[in-house]
Amino acid sequence: MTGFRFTTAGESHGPGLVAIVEGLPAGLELDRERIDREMARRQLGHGRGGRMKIERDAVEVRSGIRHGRTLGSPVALLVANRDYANWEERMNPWPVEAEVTESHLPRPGHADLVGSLKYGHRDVRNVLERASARETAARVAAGAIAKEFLAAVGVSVHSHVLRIASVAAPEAGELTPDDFADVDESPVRCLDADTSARMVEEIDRLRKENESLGGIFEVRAFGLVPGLGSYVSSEERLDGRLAQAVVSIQAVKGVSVGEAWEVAAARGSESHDEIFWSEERGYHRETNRAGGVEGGMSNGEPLVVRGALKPISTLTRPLRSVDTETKEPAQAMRERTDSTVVPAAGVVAEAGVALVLARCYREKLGGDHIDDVREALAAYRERIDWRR
Ligand code: EPS
Repeated sequence: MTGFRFTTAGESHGPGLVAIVEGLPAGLELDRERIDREMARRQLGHGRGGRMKIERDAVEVRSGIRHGRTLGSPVALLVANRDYANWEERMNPWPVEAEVTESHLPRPGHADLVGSLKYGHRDVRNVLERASARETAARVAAGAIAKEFLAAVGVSVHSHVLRIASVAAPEAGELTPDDFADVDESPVRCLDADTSARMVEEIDRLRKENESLGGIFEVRAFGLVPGLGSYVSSEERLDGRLAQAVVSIQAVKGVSVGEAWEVAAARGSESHDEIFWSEERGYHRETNRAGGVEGGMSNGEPLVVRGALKPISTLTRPLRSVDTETKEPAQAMRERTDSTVVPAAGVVAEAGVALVLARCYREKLGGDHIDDVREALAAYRERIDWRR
């Protein structure tokens, strides 16, 4: 077996996006509706732009699944770009008769300028099409498969929005999977109704001023066994892997595991989670400041990971830039865009976290068939006397 891994391909206005997921066990039952729902969830959120009215993202399975169960072979997924119909000349993989206008006006904050320099492109569209957050549709498709695998080992992954621009939600405290049941009903995917309403107002207010908005989302994963990831090498550290998965989401600039910034300002005796044992619960903690990770390993408490997004760098009132052909001052190019994507980014981060956790479970438990995985999990839980 190759290790669990995934890759994506595809341009924002090209024919479509592709995700390939390798290293799943055979015999895993997949729920088609749940997978489609993940794709729809990524399209949600007040503050999305016109593109989301065009797309109805859905996963077409091209390989690796038969009659609703994995075969153990690579799973190939296709997400078509409906908008390609409007871009067929501009984004055709092959030469076209029509004259296609180039853009030489890189947007500050985007990959446009450095990408053009690095890859030798004159037309910044050759960069922005792949750098676009449209790629996250493929990541969510791969993540939806990872979530199906995690469900089989008793793990669920959820997210909610904590902040949009200046509007922050009150501290949520301890949460259970049930607390997330209706989070997608909020137009900003925030658990607090009053904050949701204020976030919507803030988006509308700043959108009218031609501004974009950043914010903070939080991902929580429940049902993890202790011992995913490892302290023995930097590459295997669970927190390091999670940070990569979250900070690699377009526009994410910061990531934290547990109470990172808070404990940096607190004293040692108030920064850790003391260890308890009881006949009924076995090992457990009364607090979860570590966010479920100690020494680069899951400790069995819920995983808590946050991501901070900068405001989207495509602005409806463009910033100053330079024409890369003439080197004259110019305004950055205008592209159709969203005002904020914090609610959607939470869904993408769920996928990223799910992919990391799936890989950790595959490394830890091995197995060619899902029943092998379940048996190995039961044996591990028994060995470490894990009662939850
Ligand atoms: C999209 C994310 C954003 C959207 C994009 C669809 O990508 P970007 O990082 O390029 O701003 O703006 O839609 C368009 C490019 C468009 O044509 O409107 C997504 O998440 O699907």
